[in-house]
Order: sequence, then structure tokens, then C-alpha cells
Amino acid sequence: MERTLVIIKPDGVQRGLVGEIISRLERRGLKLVGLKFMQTPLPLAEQHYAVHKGKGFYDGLITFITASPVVVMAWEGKGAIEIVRATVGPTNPAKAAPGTIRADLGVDIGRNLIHASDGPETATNELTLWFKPAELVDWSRNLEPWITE
Ligand code: D4T
Repeated sequence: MERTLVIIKPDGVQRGLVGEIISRLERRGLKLVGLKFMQTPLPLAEQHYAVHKGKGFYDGLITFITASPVVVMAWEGKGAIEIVRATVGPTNPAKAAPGTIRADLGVDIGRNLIHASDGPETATNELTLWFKPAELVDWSRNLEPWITE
């Protein structure tokens, strides 16, 4: 079953949107398999956003992501990566469709509330970066047949 990394960024935590965001992913039918609340160490932030190093928004992005605690989660489900990306909406909340987390709760690309892995390889790498193996939990939901055929 596919797994993906989701981070509620400092703006989501500061604005008290943790419950709302988790609730939307839960109600979608995805299964939570990892969850922690933490202050992001600078080296971890730099590794996570290494692909953006040198871009105009990079310094601000690193300052932002390390400014305040985040909620880090692993979600599991059939097609979980794509489903989470669609639920979250595109990077810029101003361009996101109503109904997505970023459109409904945000307005600014630099305060877009949430991170979600963008593909299978990224998901694997990011889950390894943010979670120790023992922090990811295998468990069964009795209602699984009512969510996935
Ligand atoms: P993350 O990685 O935060 O889920 O965002 P996305 O996957 O949707 O988008 P991204 O990697 O392209 O951008 C990472 C992060 O940088 C911020 N950003 C991005 C910004 O502040 N200004 C910009 O012009 C861009 C492109 C927002 C998300």
C-alpha cells in the first residue's frame, strides 16, 4: 500500500488548523501510520528543500519552516500520493480550486500550510528523512473494505 509524507507547516500550527487539516485527510479515507510534533532542525529543513537551494524564495522558505513547530505525518492508502496532492491543491493557494486545503484555508504561496510528497520516489526519500522506521506503524482498520474495494 502506498505511503506519503505530509507536513503541517508552521503557519498551519500557529493558526490552529492542525485538527482541520488532519480531519480532511482522515475523512478522505486515508490511514494515518505516523505522526509527530516537532521543531524542525536547520539541517533537516535544508535537506528537505535541497532541490530549491539557490532560488529566490529559498532563504525565506528555510526561515519559515524552522520558525515554529510542525506536525509531520505519514498517510497510507491506495494511490495515497496523488490523492493527498489533490486534496491539498497546487502550490499557490491563490490558484487552487475551492475545496482544496490550500484554497479553503490559505491565500499566499509562501504560507501554503502543508507539504505533501509529489511522487513515489520523493515519498520514499522524504519518509526516510523525517521518520525512523520504528515511528511508522503497521495497523489494521476494520472498516477497510468499506473504503477500498
Ligand atoms: P511543498 O514542497 O511545500 O509541499 O510545496 P510544493 O511541493 O507544492 O511546491 P514546491 O516544492 O515547488 O515549493 C516548495 C515550497 O516553496 C514555497 N514557494 C514555492 C515559495 O515560497 N515561492 C515560490 O515561488 C515557490 C515556487 C512554497 C512551497
